[in-house]
Amino acid sequence: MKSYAAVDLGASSGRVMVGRVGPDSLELTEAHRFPNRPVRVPEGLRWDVLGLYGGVLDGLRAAGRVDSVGIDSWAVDYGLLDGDGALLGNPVHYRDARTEGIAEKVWASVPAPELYAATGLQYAPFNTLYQLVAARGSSQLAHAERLLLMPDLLTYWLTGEQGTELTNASTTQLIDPRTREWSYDIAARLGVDLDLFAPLRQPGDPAGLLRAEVLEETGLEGPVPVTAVGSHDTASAVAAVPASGERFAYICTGTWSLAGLELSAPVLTEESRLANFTNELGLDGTVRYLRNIMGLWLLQECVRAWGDPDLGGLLLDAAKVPALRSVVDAGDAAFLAPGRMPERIAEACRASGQPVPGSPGEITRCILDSLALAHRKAVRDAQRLAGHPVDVVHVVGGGTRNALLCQLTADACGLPVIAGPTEAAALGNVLVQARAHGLVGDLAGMRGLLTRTQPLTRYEPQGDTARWREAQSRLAGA
Ligand code: LFR
Repeated sequence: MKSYAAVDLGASSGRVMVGRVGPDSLELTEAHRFPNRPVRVPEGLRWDVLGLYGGVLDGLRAAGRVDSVGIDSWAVDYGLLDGDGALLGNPVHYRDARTEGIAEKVWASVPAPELYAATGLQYAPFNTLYQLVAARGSSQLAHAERLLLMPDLLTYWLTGEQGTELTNASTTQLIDPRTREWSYDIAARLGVDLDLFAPLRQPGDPAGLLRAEVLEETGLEGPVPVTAVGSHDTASAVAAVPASGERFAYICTGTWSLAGLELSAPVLTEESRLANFTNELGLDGTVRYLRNIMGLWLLQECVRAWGDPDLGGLLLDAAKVPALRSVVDAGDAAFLAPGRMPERIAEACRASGQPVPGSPGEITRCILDSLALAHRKAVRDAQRLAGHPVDVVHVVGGGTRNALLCQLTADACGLPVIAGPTEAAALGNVLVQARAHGLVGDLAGMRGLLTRTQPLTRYEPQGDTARWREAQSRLAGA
């Protein structure tokens, strides 16, 4: 048996999990969980990265003896370092407003269809490329000598070594998904200095040893290696989808719903761009062909606005509300920014001529129906655009705890849903470390181990899928 610490940072909380892996066993326990609270300062919305690093150190102390450490987090965001390797300011949150209107500026130099054909990335205002163009002329960027994506920054603080892990690099919009290398032409035309980035690292590559000060602070005994994993949390989560064969779709649920397919090559057609599908890079030459859907963020923001009522009670109330009374387009970037979520959802229902949900139970139902509808659309569109049919939908991540959402997703897709594991990102993180140390085989071997060891729940589709088609027709253009 070997033990691996998986640091998994999400938009609302971070955790350090310990995975114990044997030839036919895989157990995951939580060593430490800590909140991730973005902070609004006069310049905008920022990540409290020192607080997160403190949480990582606390977690490693709680984890105890481990054979290696791996870090994954949300994508696209970064810290800038000066020539001495010191962090220049708090990393900007991807929900910060600084990228508003930036894409149009970029497209004036590289037209959107050309940018998509070269990078395969869906339009999202927060792609690192747009963030860097928004930061142009800022004194921080002018003084920066190095850019490290969030998991790479924390890895640097733990080990002193710098790198840019590929799966996360693929969310910058500066990587060519065909060559899996930097897109020098796009960077040059948009004035992005690729020398800011440290050399690319592959999942499984060694990323240094915990520094002496880190060992001292965590009470760990060295040497403890840090291993690059699929450092984009979605890459780790997809690696932990307990699928067999190729005919499956996945939905990684949490703050976001990331719904799509695992492919062996990117889909770079104009039709795919217009449908806003992204081609992010995964393990072993795979492509994560998916669409970002707003996800449980919609509910989290409502719950915050309602003063944090009990979630179980809300879901029970939601289950009593008639299905599909009103739906919103859960893929709409209009829901990206924080604040006033119940009102914004009500306004969207009013604008599309549907009944306006009022009570928390009604709004929760509207959100869950809307998410299931967006899952249906993404799974159907992806199959059509990639010419890749599926028989089953795997739901992983935090949303697996929400039985109503899983059942509605099965009903909407008209396909069985297999829900689990919940801590998919942490498990994918652990398994890539285990593989780097020779404990498990290829992606299929990792998935086989998950299927044999993790509790999974199956939901069969129920009801008439025509109801979902009708609901979709209410969302013109969505
Ligand atoms: C999920 C995720 C998504 C990415 C979004 C922003 O946690 O990593 O894959 O699009 O966060 O970084």
